Amino acid sequence: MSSFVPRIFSGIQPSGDLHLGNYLGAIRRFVPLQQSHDCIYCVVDMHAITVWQDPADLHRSTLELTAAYLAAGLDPKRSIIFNQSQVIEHAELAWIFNCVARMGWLNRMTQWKDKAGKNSEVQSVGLFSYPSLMAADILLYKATGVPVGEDQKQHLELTRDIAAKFNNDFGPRLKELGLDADYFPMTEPLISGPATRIMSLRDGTKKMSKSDPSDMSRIALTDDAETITRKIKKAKTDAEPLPSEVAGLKGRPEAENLVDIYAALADMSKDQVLREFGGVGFGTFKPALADLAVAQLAPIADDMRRYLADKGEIERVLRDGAGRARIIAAETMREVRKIVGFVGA
Ligand code: AQP
Repeated sequence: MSSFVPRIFSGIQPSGDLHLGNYLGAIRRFVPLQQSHDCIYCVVDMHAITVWQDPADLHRSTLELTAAYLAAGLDPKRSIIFNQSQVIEHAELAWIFNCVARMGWLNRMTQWKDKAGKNSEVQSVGLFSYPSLMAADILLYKATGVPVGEDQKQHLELTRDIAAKFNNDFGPRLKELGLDADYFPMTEPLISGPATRIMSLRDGTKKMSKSDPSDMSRIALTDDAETITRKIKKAKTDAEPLPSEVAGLKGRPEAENLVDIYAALADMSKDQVLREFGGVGFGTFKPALADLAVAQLAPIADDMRRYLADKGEIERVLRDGAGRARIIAAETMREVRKIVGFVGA
């Protein structure tokens, strides 16, 4: 029986325009968890600066992402909502985890390989050690579950490796201090349901991403109805009509992605979507998808604009959340400093 409070932590980087993948793969799934768990939702601004961010853009994106959290239904009274840099313990624990994690572990991360490509020599040290900071975000609050998209699964596995090595390396010390041998939990990734991996509208083999240079590759949460419709109309597809069964989507990544998006937005299974649209061409399916996307996203964009009209209120939400997060984080760090053996702890 675990002694940990069931607690959710998740975060998104304020590193550009939020897109449909962030919404369906993460934000929308955060909302119902508020009913059953202690939830902490973070705007991970320290992660964002692992690649260059213009300071004014970072500031704007932080407020916009917070507005998106609120517009999507996160309740700052029920959940802790804050930006990472206001709770400095994240950086402190990340440093300790940098000393626990091994170079080989970080070198194997596919996100590092994808982002650094052949130019790893010129990337920031922060980009390389990104997963240590992510482990610190999660374990500072001893979170037991992290709702994320499929792309983050490997980072969650690394978080468990760091937790296990810390618990093991400091096992005798934990005993000496009368602390649990499982000091950090083995956090579970919560990856389920449709749309855990939304793909680019221009290339069905690449994930939809904020950093894709093509604006046409993603639907931004703030896109207006006309832009959403245009992007879906221009989305890459093949010439075949939709199949009647999921098996028929094999080898058709762009078609599968659009069906996946429809299913997620309509709360249907892919089978149900294909029962309705099997045999239909994209000339009919795309307008239906565009109508659905506009109907679902327009109220969120409207609410985001409403929240952004009062930036002082957004800053107040983040300050209040940071104050509540700091109480939990400070308690963990008081123990961790003692466990490590720092004088003065
Ligand atoms: N395409 C996607 N499909 C489903 N889920 C996705 N997520 C991101 N892209 C997709 C989920 O969104 C959450 C926050 O991601 P992030 O902003 O912290 O980092 P990311 O995964 O690197 O997102 P981007 O958009 O691809 O940003 P850039 O281009 O800056 O790297 C995570 O839960 C992620 O799984």
